[in-house]
This record gives sequence, structure tokens and C-alpha cells, in this order.
Amino acid sequence: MKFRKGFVVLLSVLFAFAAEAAPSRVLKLGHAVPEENAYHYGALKFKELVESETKGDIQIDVFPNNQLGTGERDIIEGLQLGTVDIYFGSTGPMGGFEKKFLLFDFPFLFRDKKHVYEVLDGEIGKYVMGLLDSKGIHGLAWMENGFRNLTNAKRAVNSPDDVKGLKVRTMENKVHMAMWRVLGVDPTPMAWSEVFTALQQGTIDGQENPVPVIYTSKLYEVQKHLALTRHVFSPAMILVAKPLFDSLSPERQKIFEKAALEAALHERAVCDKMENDFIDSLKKSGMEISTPNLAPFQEASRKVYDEFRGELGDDAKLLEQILASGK
Ligand code: EAX
Repeated sequence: MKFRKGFVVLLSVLFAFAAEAAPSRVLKLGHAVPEENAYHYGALKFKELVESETKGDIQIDVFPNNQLGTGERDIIEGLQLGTVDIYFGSTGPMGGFEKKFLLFDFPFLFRDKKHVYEVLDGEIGKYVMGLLDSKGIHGLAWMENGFRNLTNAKRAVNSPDDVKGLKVRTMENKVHMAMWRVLGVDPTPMAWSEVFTALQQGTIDGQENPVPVIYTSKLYEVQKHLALTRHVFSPAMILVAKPLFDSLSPERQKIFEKAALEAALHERAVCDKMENDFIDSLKKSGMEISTPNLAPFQEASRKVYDEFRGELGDDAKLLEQILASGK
């Protein structure tokens, strides 16, 4: 009898511990790239910090490689639908959610990464991020996707003439598409999850992305030529569904904000190192790399400013501010 009583007590203690350890919330974090990409390193850092700061009461499950959607636009829509809790990814589709995000999509807008983070970590970045709240999305931090470069299967690119007639996949972003159109390219907007197969099948000739994405998505298997055009700096963001963020206590909101800032700085450092290391890796993987003179590309893409400045309304002044601060 005594044994049975002791056993029941032991079981109830174990259950009590188990119940205590069970998280009160399990959140879904999604991104569109492989686990080797910098976003994933950032996501794991964010998970580690939030789980440790909440002593496991909030658990974050990370879903890489488009598991929560067919591409970044889809995953961001999931934040609004409540099917996704946290997004790590580029701002590429953001212009479709808040037009003012097109501000960062203008070609050759940023001089270098120092200039990028003076803007994103300053008043302009704060202002643009704050515009998302009315869309059911809360911005937590700016990360890095990086300066975008053109790859293609057909020919080396050293001047705008070399891109004429190429079918190039772009993000679902009308400013990016306009830039390639003025260069005589046929731009094809497409979700990231479809790009590798489209390149493999030859339905498109090329695409454009930062070096870390090109390498971690193994595009060297289907692309022969890489031109270091650095034609647009692609920011990335940590976003959270606004109803979820609003439901957190002020203390837990601070935990999310602090963890996001730390995770973003970690991701930027990882991404920056990858950009330097992976150029060599791409060469070793058989890609032919050209470093074109960018002036003719910059000259030709000026038309995009005239075409889209109006979309920014009175925030077009921010465009001039960014250009001026980069001189
Ligand atoms: O964010 O869709 C794209 O080209 C993005 O740069 C990629 O998914 C990484």
C-alpha cells in the first residue's frame, strides 16, 4: 500500500513539473531561405534570447525554406492572417503592403552599408517601419539581405548592352521591375520558391540577389555568370503579427524588442561575412564573375526615379535626403 502511495505522489510531482515546464505560447517564425542563410542564424539567435528571457514560457519554432508560405509575400500575408507569428526576410514584397517601402527599392540609392545603416537605424528607418502598424504588422528590427547582383545562364555582363533581351526574375516589386525594363531586360516577378526550378528549366535566363542568397540557394548549379552590379540594397526585417505583439505584457514586448535588435545585429554581421567569403566559393563552384563599370547602369536607371518618385507623395523628400546623405 505504502509503495502505491509513494508512486502516486512521485507521478503527481512529475506531472506538476511537466505542467510547469510547458510553454504558455508556441510561436511560428518563418523565412524563405535555406538554413545556411544569414536569416536563419538571426532567427535562431532570436529564438534563443526570447526562450531564455521568458524561461521557456514562450517557445519559438523556426520554419525555414518557405515552409510557412510559397515565398516572402505569402509569409508576410500570414502575419496578417494570423497563420504566421514572426517573419524574418527581405523587404522586397513590402511595397505591396505599404507603398512607402518603395523608398528603399530605388536603384543605386545607397553608397555603401555604412550609408544604409545610417538611414535604416535613424529617423527615416524608424518612420517607415512605424507605417506597418496600421497594416496589422509590427516591425521590430532592420536586418540585411544585401546589395543585389545579377546572375544569368547566357553571357558575361560588363555593360547595359549585355543585359538587353535577358529574361530576368525579379521580386514582386514594381520599382525593381522598372529598373530592368529601362535596361532592355524582360523582368518576370516570381516567388523565391519557384526560381531555382525556373532557372533549371530555362524559362528564365537569370535572377538578381545578394551573394549570400546566390550561394546558399546553390544558384551556381544553374547560373554560369555573376555580374557584381550592386544595383539595389535589399534590406531585411524582423516582423511580428501586431495582434500578437499587442497581446504581450509590456515586459515581454521589451524582451521581443531587445532580442530582435540583438538578433538583427548578429544577422548583419553573419551576412556581411558571408558576402565576403562566398564570392570565392562561387568562383570555386564554377561561376564566372564580372565587375562591370556601374556608371552606365546608374545613368540608365535614373529614369526609374522620375517614374516612381510620385508614388512616394510628400515622402519623395526622403528620397532626396537619402541621396544627399550618401554623397
Ligand atoms: O530574401 O526573393 C528574393 O529574391 C529575396 O531576396 C530572397 O528570398 C531572400
